[in-house]
Amino acid sequence: MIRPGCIWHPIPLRALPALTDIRYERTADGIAKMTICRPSVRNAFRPQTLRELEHALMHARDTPSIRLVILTGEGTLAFCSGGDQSARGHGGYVGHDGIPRLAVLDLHIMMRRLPKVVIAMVAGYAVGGGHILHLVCDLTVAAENAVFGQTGPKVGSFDGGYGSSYLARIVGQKKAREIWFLCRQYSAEEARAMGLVNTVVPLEELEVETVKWARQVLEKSPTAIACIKAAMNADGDGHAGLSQLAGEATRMFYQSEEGKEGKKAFLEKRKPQFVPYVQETLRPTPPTVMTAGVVEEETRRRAKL
Ligand code: S0N
Repeated sequence: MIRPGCIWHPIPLRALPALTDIRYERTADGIAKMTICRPSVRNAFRPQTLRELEHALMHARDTPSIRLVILTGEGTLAFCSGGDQSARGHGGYVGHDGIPRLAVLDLHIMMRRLPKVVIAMVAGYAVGGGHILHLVCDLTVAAENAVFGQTGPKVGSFDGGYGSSYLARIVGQKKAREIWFLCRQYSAEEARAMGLVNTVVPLEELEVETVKWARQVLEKSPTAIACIKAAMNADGDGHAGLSQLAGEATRMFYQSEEGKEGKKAFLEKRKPQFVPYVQETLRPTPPTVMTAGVVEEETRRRAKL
């Protein structure tokens, strides 16, 4: 049994009044929890599950009083077993609209773009696409019974996105290839040793410990957290990642008097007055070996030889 870490209150979603595949809850102090509730299939996701998670993530993004998200699976047997193989059709996973999609890839991007920390709380299996879901989270707290691994090459699928390149950045190329080519399963302790999870705790303490981690994050500056998450993602996300990081900078600039002067002047049909905002800029540290004095001294020393 997993001991509750705090009191959870259901969050209604206006866009999706009835949630069938996930539970969406929050604490009074700003932690949201999204639980995949399909334990009979080890919390495998189908298109409806992904749709509900997407709406919950949008809600978490747009709700200032939500500061952090915990992603988990119902029960103790599985965090998530990946794509629901019974929903797999020709060219993707098929939902109510009959259109085959690989929608989990969009969910990965939404999770990385959320300017708030996402913690995976893992009990039991995190395999296949479920393993990638925890991988994409910012932090992972695993129970001692957690099991990690990729299954794609066994069931005829693969994730060449974050599931490959980001995995390799975390565990190294050789280990990532082993994980994919051999489809082995790894214990929580093995995953921790590989840098795949942050901590391993007794199953009973999983939620208590995860909430403890979450509350330590909540004590920190939300802007610093959002910027550091964007900066770390920018390294792997190219222009899209830089755009996210720059978006955080723009948000702060909009809040400044200098930024507001530009808009005000435009609306008042006058020239903007930016002079009061001229400020110190970052200056590079002078490279010591290249200073004129050092070069001269080196030239003299060589001339003597
Ligand atoms: C999780 C495993 C290891 C659990 O084993 P255990 O405890 O022995 O239980 P089982 O008896 O095997 O399972 C219990 C019941 O649950 C059903 N079930 C389990 N997993 C799934 C699943 N993924 N889909 C559908 N049903 C599942 C079992 O069938 C069983 O049902 P009953 O009781 O009726 O017999 C073990 O179950 C296991 O290995 N599961 C399969 C893991 C797997 O291979 N997952 C799929 C991997 N592929 C993906 O995830 C695709 C990823 C993806 O979505 C994607 C990738 C790249 C680009 C796009 C996409 C995209 O789709 O968007």
